[in-house]
Amino acid sequence: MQLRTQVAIIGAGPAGLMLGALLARRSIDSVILEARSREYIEHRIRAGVLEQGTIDAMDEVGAGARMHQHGLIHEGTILRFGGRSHRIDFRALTGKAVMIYSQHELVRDLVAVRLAAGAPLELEVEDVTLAGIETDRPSVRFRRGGHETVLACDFIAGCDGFHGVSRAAIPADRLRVFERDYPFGWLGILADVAPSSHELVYAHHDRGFALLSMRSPSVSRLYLQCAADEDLGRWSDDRIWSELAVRLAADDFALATGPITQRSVTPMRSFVAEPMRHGRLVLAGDAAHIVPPTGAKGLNLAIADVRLLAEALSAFYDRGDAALLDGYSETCLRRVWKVERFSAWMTQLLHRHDGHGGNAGHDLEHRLQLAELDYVTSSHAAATTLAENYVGLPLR
Ligand code: FAS
Ligand code: PHB
Repeated sequence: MQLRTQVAIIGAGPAGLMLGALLARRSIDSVILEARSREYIEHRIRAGVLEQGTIDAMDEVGAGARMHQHGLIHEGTILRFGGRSHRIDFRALTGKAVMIYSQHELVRDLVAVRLAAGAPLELEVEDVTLAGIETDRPSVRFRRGGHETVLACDFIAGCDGFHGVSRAAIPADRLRVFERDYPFGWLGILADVAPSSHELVYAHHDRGFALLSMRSPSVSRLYLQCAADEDLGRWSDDRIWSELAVRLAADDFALATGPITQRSVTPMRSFVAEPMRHGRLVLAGDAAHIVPPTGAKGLNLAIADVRLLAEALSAFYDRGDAALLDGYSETCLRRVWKVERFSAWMTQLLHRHDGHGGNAGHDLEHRLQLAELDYVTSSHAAATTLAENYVGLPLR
């Protein structure tokens, strides 16, 4: 079967779905191709912190109602080390805040907008291949339900995540990759228990990092640093809760426990592929870059990419002006690298780094971390730097 559209979007994660919605607002047609089922993408537990730019984009495309109803506004966060808590006051330092709202709920809201508009969302597609990206007549070939379709288009938006096919369509000699795999990961849980803090707690501890986050007043989201190849089978519920309690311990703090409903180990990497455009293929989100989740940036960076891409495509179709498209990669990468820097810095600051000479309590790396934490929580300038990166840098 032959189909035609203006923009073929590969991937129905936050990047692909938001791009489709932003393009629809500008009367630009798109077809979204997604490998997984609707059930799968609407229940995949991932990020939880939205910057104001992401909130604004959700409102712009008419997907913000549930987000405003259920999202939790957070005006600060807590850094915990040496058993003491130190609040970073986003509102006082930057005038801004963040919202806690689960990524899978955001995906659900964007799918609803897509389907309500009757816009094409091809789910459970297979064998997606790209062709003609160096011409002005690119196409995407895919199979669905045993039938093969060729989707002719003007542009292909590779929004298919780190393990997608889009990035690989760029000739290797035209792509430059920068990456670091961290020697640790996060063991994450969802639990049916009210969060034990009304704001997120980032804890630095001799035994390793821990994070207390949440999804609602009755659902907690918590993480603890573990080996990159950690065996989840070695972690009973009791062991998870007792380790979290040790790492999050502080005066006047008690960690409430409850049934663990979901658990996973997330590897951690910093990754950037340059450029984010090759011919008529443009990359956005995790297809182009990955940040360690310590800075809560992955989802927000993906949304920032597609906000810029929607503007660029709109200029091209409305006025024949290709300047924003030609500058897309450079504009995105300026922000991407600043967010990579912040995410790597938060990760370096808060995690235990073995291999620097034995006992973490006494090696140089550990003492430098404690000095940096002391500086960040006692200097207005240093706290402002953390806060302005955490709430979100300007779009360009
Ligand atoms: P996504 O990976 O979300 O979406 C890509 C989509 O493309 C997927 O639906 C996939 O099924 C589809 N796809 C892939 N290949 C395809 C193909 N060949 N054909 C068609 N479709 C294809 N970020 C945070 O800020 N905080 C967190 O706590 C956090 N936790 C995470 C935990 C995990 C396990 C992972 C993997 C990521 C986490 N992230 C976190 C980062 C995450 O939120 C991403 O930044 C965000 O999902 C990026 O969105 P997309 O770029 O849309 O990519
Ligand atoms: C989450 O709630 O999933 C979350 C929050 C903050 C982070 C990372 C993940 O830095």
